[in-house]
Amino acid sequence: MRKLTFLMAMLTVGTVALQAQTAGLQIVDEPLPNPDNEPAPVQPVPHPRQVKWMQTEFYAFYHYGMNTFTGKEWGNGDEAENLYNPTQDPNPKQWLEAAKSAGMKGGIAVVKHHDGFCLWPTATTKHSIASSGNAHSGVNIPEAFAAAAKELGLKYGFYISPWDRNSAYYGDGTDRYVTEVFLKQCKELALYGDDQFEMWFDGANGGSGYYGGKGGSRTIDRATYYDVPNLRDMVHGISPNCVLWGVGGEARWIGNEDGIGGETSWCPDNRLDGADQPDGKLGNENGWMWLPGECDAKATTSGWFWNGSSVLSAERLFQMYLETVGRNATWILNLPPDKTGSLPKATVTRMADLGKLITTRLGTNLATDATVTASDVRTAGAARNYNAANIIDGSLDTYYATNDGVNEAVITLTLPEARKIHYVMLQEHIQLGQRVKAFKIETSTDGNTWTKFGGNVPTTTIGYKRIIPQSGSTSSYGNGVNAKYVRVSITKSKSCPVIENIALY
Ligand code: FUL
Repeated sequence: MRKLTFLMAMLTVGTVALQAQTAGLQIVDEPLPNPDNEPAPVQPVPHPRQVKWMQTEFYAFYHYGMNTFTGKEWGNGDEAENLYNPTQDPNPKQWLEAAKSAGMKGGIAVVKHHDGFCLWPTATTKHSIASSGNAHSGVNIPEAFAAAAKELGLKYGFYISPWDRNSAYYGDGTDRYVTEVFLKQCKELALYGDDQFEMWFDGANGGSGYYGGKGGSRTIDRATYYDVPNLRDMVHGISPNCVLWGVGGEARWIGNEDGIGGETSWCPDNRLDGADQPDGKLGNENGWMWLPGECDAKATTSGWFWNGSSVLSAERLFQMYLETVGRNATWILNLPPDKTGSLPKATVTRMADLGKLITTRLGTNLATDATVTASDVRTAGAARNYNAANIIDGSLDTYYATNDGVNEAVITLTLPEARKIHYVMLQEHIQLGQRVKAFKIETSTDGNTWTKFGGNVPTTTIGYKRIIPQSGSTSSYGNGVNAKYVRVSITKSKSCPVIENIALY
């Protein structure tokens, strides 16, 4: 660490030393105190709200609104408000209960899609549930959703489309849409809870629409139009742990809507304002900012809004889990409520089945009673040690690390007896940056003969979480492998590796 110190002394510029008459500046190498001998972070590092967000891992998406009743995917913005006509009171608690049964930790409700119809009584437009006038149209969705999430102990947030095909002001050459409609709507939503975890801003921006009856096509410059600095400050001022997705960029789109994360996946990336990331799956090893990936995917065979299409099998969804959460990304899975304002029974049952599958296959860590050794163990500090055993304590706080300058490590887990292993789960302590560039996993029954684990899966990055299936296949559970010894070798790392957890399933 370097510290700038003003001295009444010499000012050195290149090789020329100048005698300072009054004051001079000297750079002195002076280490900052580090009583715990913690490894220096590798930049960029996540903001604490991004760490919390990554720990959310798996959460639901609920596309519900005007389109549920018109049968469209993208409403034009000219839909009469009374077309929003649920046959019963919409029931966000039922939506979230289904998510919870699948093992999800939260959900995001779409409360304004591109058609501009708001599912809360906003002060910014008449195009909202306040104008629908039907028997069951009055339920304030963000309010009910936030209340249900709190009751169920789940995280929550909202999707608000920046593109508004209803508003006369959208893209009209002034800033009226942003200042009088969009930012105010975001503020109204932020005020539905100061503990929101994510606000979702879709990438679809501009094109044809109703636009207050004027019609035609409107375009905007999405890098500047939405006044992102003020949007971000306003949302964080009210809800400090709310990650802004899309516009405001604190997390990136993975580049597909099919639940497929990158096998090599860096959280660092180079954000391009106003554009989707060119390298959504991959991120960028040398990216300047922490911009982790989120995978959005549908639980049904087609459409984001309810259209009667069937729910994917629990096996197919489990595969998505491995290909998203298991690849250093979060997974937002869409469950569309139908015209009753609730999730169809088939969705509810499927979510419970998925939850059971995840618990059966990834619920019991077989390594908690292992003996763990490592090739090099970082010297302990006053209040922290870096012992190899820290990787099996399940804690997201303790971690294993090597000494500075040692960028390789071999970690060996010895089980009391041979056990059938199907998956190895690894986590880096990402608060110190994403570091590992290559690793390999091997198993053995006798400690002498070692077998490669993971088939042909590229074992490059780890990040917040990586799950490696024994055969490399994400689509078949397979036979697993019998092992008493599991050896994880970190073969390339940007700096000393910092491993938070390793679990065997
Ligand atoms: C897309 C939107 O255009 C879709 O309608 C949907 O909301 C999806 C999650 O994002 O870009």
